[in-house]
Amino acid sequence: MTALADEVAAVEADGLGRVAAARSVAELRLVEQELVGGKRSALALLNSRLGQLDVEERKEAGRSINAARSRVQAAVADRAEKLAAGERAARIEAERLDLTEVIERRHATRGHRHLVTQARDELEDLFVAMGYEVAEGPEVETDWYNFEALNMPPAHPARSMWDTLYVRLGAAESTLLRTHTSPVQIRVMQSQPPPIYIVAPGRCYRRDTPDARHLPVFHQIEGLVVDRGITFGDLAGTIEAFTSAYFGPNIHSRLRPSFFPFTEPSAEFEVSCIFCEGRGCRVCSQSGWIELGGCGMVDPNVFAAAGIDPEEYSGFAFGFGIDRCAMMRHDIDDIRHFIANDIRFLEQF
Ligand code: FA5
Repeated sequence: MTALADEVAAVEADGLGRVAAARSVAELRLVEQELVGGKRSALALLNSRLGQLDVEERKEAGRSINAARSRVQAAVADRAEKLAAGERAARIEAERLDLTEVIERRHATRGHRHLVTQARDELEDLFVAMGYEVAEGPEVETDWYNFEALNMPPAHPARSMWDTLYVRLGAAESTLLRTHTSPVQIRVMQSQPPPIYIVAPGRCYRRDTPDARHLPVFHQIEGLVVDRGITFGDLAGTIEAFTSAYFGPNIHSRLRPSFFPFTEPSAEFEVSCIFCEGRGCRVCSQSGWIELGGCGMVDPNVFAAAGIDPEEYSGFAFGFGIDRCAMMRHDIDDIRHFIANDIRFLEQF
């Protein structure tokens, strides 16, 4: 046995002891680096001295260095596996959540529904009390339901009333995020025969720039009544009943002649601006009135698209902004507060 071989045996014995004693994967990697990790490691330095030996000795010493390296590497791999498993188990234990734990908090607060959700629920309840049912439809719609069936064939100029967000699905511009809840009118008429008395609340999307009264994602509640002998008087009476039930006696409403392709005649529904009491301010764009929605008598072409006989039935429809209703009722002067996630604002309602 050469002196070099003795040194190899000593380095290996010491190394195996340090590998066994390493307490973490990180510490083990340092030991590995020092023993077998590169040109400056203990075994590499011994290897570099082989040139000083004669041929036979060199062969023997070379073999013992290689064997020592293999045993050290095997020991490192084995120890690394054990240490990693232990560390993983410790981490899982440390991250464990006790979901049954009771945390004592002196001022524990309770969360509640967002104001817009509260408004939606209240509006639903109000119409359910008047005999309506609640319907819903998809937020990702086809062009046919959002426009065509509502009396707006392709390239109809009225389509530009709604700045539309399209979805990359199917043929170009065939699928979109609904710009209003009116497509639910068609879906309901297709799925049930008259008499129909429904409201359909839900999220709508438009490429609108956010300002005090607009958000690109907002909420509407649609109403649809189809029955024999329904008149514009029924529509006006329903709007009046809804206004006084939801806003109370201080807010006045009015209908103004307007245009929607799916209703004829059509009207815009406005309430007096509570911020300036009709004098004109930033929120109402100096008009004294805030537009809440549109309404009108269902156009015969819409009945035809949905398969209902306009000779036998008539009906009215309306669509209001739920966010705007909540603003008016609670004196909120900027619709953007609803999505700012400021707990001080949200807590008030
Ligand atoms: C419509 O969307 C029609 N579908 C309403 C309708 C239904 C008419 C049934 C006739 C029959 P309009 O684009 O005006 O109409 O929107 C109706 C209401 O939605 C607005 O008055 C407003 O209250 C609300 N609204 C519209 N855009 C926004 C927006 N970007 N942010 C917040 N609210 C909005």
